[in-house]
Formats: sequence, C-alpha cells, structure tokens
Amino acid sequence: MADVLMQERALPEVSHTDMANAIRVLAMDAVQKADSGHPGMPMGMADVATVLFTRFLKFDAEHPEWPDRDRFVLSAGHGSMLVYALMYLTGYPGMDIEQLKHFRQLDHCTPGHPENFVTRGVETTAGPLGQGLGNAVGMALAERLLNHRYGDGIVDHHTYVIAGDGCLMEGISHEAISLAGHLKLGRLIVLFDDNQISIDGPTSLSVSDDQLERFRASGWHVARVDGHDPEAVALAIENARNVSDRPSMIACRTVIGYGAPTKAGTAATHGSPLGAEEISGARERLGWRHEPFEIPQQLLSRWREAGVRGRRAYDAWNQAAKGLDAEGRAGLGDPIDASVAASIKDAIAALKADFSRDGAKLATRQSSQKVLEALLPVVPGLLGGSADLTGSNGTLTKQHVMVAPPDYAGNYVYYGVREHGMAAAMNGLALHGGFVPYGGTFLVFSDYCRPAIRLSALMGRRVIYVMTHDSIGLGEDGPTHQPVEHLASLRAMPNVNVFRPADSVECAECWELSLLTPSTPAILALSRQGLPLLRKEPSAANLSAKGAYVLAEPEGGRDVTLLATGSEVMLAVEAAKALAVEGIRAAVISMPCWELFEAQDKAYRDGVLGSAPRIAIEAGVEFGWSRWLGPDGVFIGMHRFGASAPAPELYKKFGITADAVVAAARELTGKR
Ligand SMILES: Cc1ncc(C[n+]2csc(CCOP(=O)(O)OP(=O)(O)O)c2C)c(N)n1
Repeated sequence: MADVLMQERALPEVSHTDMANAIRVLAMDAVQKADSGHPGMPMGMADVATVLFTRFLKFDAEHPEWPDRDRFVLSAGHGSMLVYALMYLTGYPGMDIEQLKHFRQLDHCTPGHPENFVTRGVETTAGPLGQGLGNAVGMALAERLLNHRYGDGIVDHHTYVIAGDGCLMEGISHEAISLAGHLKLGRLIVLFDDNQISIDGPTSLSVSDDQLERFRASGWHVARVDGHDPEAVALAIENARNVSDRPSMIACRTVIGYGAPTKAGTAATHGSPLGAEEISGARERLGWRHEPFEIPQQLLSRWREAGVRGRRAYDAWNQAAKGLDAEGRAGLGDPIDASVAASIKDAIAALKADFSRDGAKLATRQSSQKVLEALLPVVPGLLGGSADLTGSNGTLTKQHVMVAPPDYAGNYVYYGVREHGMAAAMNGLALHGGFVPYGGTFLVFSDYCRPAIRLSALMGRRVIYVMTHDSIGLGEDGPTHQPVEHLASLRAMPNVNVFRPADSVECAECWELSLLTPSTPAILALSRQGLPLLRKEPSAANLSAKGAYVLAEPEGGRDVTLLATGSEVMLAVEAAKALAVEGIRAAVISMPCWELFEAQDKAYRDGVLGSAPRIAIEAGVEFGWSRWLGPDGVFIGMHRFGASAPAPELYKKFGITADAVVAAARELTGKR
C-alpha cells in the first residue's frame, strides 16, 4: 500500500492519491486536535470521495444553494471530517482552515456530526445512522418529481450517499431501500463504505447479510469494487449513472483508517484520535511531509479546480432559469412564497366560513381532508402520502394523482407500511426544496417515526405529520392503537408544533399555521370520532394562532377555568353549561397548540388562564399539564393504557366525561 502511495507522490503532477491523502491527513489531524472524533471512515473513504468530487459530483462550491446541484449525503455522519475536508479543499464559503482547526468546537461550522443548519453546504443533519439514507430517498424523489414539472434544463441531478455498515444494519435502511427500489429512483447512487468494521469490532460479530443481494432483491443495480482503486470506483459510478430505471448501490471495499501503520483495518480507528505516534507513522506511510492543516499550494489549487468544475453548468443553468417566472422559481425552493401564503389564508378563511355555516359534526380527520381539498389547488408544492392508512387518515383528495414510477406526474405517494421511511423521506423532500410534504399514520405510530420527527425539528423543516386516531376515542382497536403518552412525548420535543384541533374550524386554522410556519414541523393530532362544531361564530382571525384562547367566558367573572384540547373541548363546553345551571361560572379554554401558547407574552397567557382554579381535560396522560394547571388544578384524563370497546364506553370507563368535570368543579370551588 505505502509503496504505491510513495510512487505516486514522486510524480510532479498532483495525483489522485495526493488529493485523497489531503483528506486523510486533515481528518486525522483535526480529530487529534479536537481530541475526539472519527478519523477511520474519512481515511478509508478518501479515495471514493475524491473520485466523486473531482470527476462526477455536479456542484459549484461557491454556490451551495444552486437548486440543480447534485446532492451529497454523508449518512455515516460520524465521519463528518470527510465532508468538512472536502468543503475546505473545494472552497465552500465559510469553510476555512480555522474551521477545521476548531473541529467540534463551539461557534464553528464543523460540529461533531454534520448539521445542515450549522454548515452552509451540508445537505442534511446526519448522525443517527441510516437517517441520511432515508433523507436521500426523499431528495431523489423530489428530483424526479421536479424533473417532470420543469424538464431536464432546470432539474437534472443525482443524489449520492455514503453509507456505512451501521447505516445498513439499521432497520430504517430496509424501509429506505425498499421504497427507493419501488419508486425506481435511478438518480440515487449509494456508495457503501464496505470496510467490515464498526465500533465493537469486525462486523462479522453481528451481521451476516449479503448486502448486494439485499439491495438487488429490492430492485437496485448493484456493484462491488475495490474502494482504493480510483479507476474501478469511477467505472462503477459511471455504470450506475447509466442505469436510469433503478437506484444503484456500489459496495466499496475499503480499509478503515487507511494509511495508519498499526491501526488501519481495525475498530481502533473508528472513533478515537489516532495518537501522535500513529499519526506520524501514517504521515510516513502516506509520504506526507507537511505540517498539520498545511496543504501545499499546488495540491490545494487542484482541489479548488474541482470546486469550480461545475461553474459552466451553473452558469448555463442560470441562463435557462431566466425563463422561469416567480412562481416557477418559488417552486424550486420554498413553495410557499408571499403570494401562495396569501392564497392559503383566503382559502382557509372561506373554508372556515363554510364549516361554521354548515355546522356539521365531523371527525377532525375528515375536516382535515376537506381542508386539503381546499389547499391543493393553491399550494402546488403540497405532496401528500400515507403509510398505508390513506382512507383512515383522510390524506387523499380528489385532486391527487398517484406517483406511479416511471411516471412522476403525481402528487401523492403510497409510502406503504413504512412509517419511519416515510418520515425520513419527507425530511429529504423538505430539504431538497420544492415541496411541503405531509404524510399520515395513526398517532400511536408516531413512535415509529420519532427519530425522523426529531430531525425535522432539529433541522427546522416544514414537514407535516397527519396523525389520526389520536386517543382512546378510536375505540374498538384497543390499547395497542390508543395513544396515551404520545401527545406528552411529542410536546417534550423542542421545535415541534403539536396541534390538536377541537373541531373543523380549528382544524383549518391548524393547517394554516402548519403551512405558514416554515421552520417548524407540525403534528396534526386528529380524531377518528365525529366532533360537533364548537366555533359556530365565523371569525376571520385565526384564533388557534395564539395556541390557546377563550372559547367561552361566563358573565360576572370565573369560578373555575376548564382547559381542554381536541375531542375533549366539547366535554368542557358541555360541563360549563351544566355548571352554569348550578350557578358555577366556568370559562372554557381551547388549547390546540401548547407550543404557540407558550410563545405568547405573559399578559396574554395570564389573561387566558385566569386566576380561578383550573381543570384540564385531555384523553391522554397528565404528564406536562401541571404547567398550565398550577399546584391546585385537577386533571381529568388517562392514567393507564386504554382498552378495547366502543369509544363512548371507554370515555365513561376512564371517567373522562362532562359529569366528571362538573363534579371536579363543584369540589374545587366548594360549591356543592
Ligand atoms: C442510530 C445510531 N445508533 C448508534 C450510533 C452510534 N454509532 C456511531 S458510528 C457507529 C458504528 C458504525 O459503524 P460503521 O457504519 O461501519 O462505521 P465505521 O466504523 O466504518 O466508521 C455507531 C454504533 C449512531 N450514530 N446512530
């Protein structure tokens, strides 16, 4: 190995190996300086990455937001130094050598794992293994859908992924691979870092899959190459690019920590600094005579040339894009520009008036479907779907067309029973630009989406989770399907708006808020069972926008305040009426979104909550309610898992009734 490296170094011209070695030394030196990190993977995949970035990847380092760039996803995010080294070498804005010297340090753009919201040019946040692969499926799907809408002149790019053994061991990889194969995503190319090592040691300790057969079985084109043979890697990528009807996976056999004299090929290089002695030995083996963080000018120039390789394509694209109108341009980025936002508001206002006039009792999942009927014509970027619960979730409308590869004319994805894959793909769709993805499943299965929901939140992406069957109110399916802790657990996650509308009008308002909040994902927790219309007075204002509001205020001051969300607001209304007969003055507060309420100023919150004793009603667990109830409040809800029975019986059995609220109010106010 060293002989070959030395021989190439002797050539006057900058060789492939010199270029790859630049990545290797930057990775090992940065990890050493940080005293933490993962040098092995970048050192092992340096050859593959060099081939990709110098010969294939369509990008212009100076313009990381170019909509028609190839997407590069490092799913094996622990190898983040690979991306940072590539970005520095090719000349991405802001990625100077100081950033590499401050790898993993506060206020620098080189965090431990790649974060798209920290580092300009990083496509996605990757760290939880397999998520990047799942995102890439969404990105590659977005490309095909936009290609259909815009044509090759505007949208024509590939999505490349580097995934490791860990990514492929994760369950999500199955869903992602299966979905990509089904969707025939021919522009998706996965470079598998087949180094046969993970943290615990050789992968033979824990996995015996034939990965090539596995991908092949899901309809992929597959190949195996020596990941240190640049020509073989190049040929494999070339071949993969020529396969248009299937995604491709290239298993690149590599040596983890390539170049390290004693640790190469072992788990010791995976996640720890190599140490001064090993690094000096690696320098020797690689024939690298330069100081840490010093890249010789000639070599840096060659890399910078790679960074501008795409300039002509970039210029040509800009020329072609001049033909696009404002709507066309918006359709490649955030599809909700000011004019679409205005149309959304108009459509929602009209629909709310209809709902109020009509007065129908509807499950909020049905209201949501009606909202979608109204929204689809005004938001061309809305991309619907469900994880095999289309009819139950109400996610499909008459205006939807199924995405049916190789025809990408559609706007509805049958994600199949792949909740996790759906959620990760939706992140990719949202990251790519051009789409506002929404996808349905039962609220209880938000657990199956949770790692991806967390990344929607962390990355600040507008992904809308349509989660129906939101409580024991789903009835006979029983406790496995009845979420009780889910609202609380989702509310615990930062930067997620958990909406639980009480009726059709609130449902429309919550959809509007979900769409008009670009940096926060939304969970729409919707009922299976019919709910009466509570907002009978038409109001143009979006009352849900403040998260909670006074739905009914008694005359002459409050004796008690009833707080409720979703299907339990009607119980609060009923109880308030019964209490009024007894002379107990109860206010009803609807709280469709705690997060938005929390964001209001104290005066507003205090005004809504009032100073009277409080009762909260929600068919979920109490966890979290204490912040609104105060020390003396009473919670009426679930204290255990549910049961299988018709919904009205369950509400009775678990004591979530207007009568129970009335009794609690009498007790609390001392008025019996
Ligand atoms: C979901 C998840 N589980 C666990 C980890 C911790 N982790 C980081 S890297 C890694 C091993 C990955 O092995 P491999 O993909 O072969 O990477 P390599 O050793 O080749 O760098 C693990 C378990 C993680 N990042 N994400």
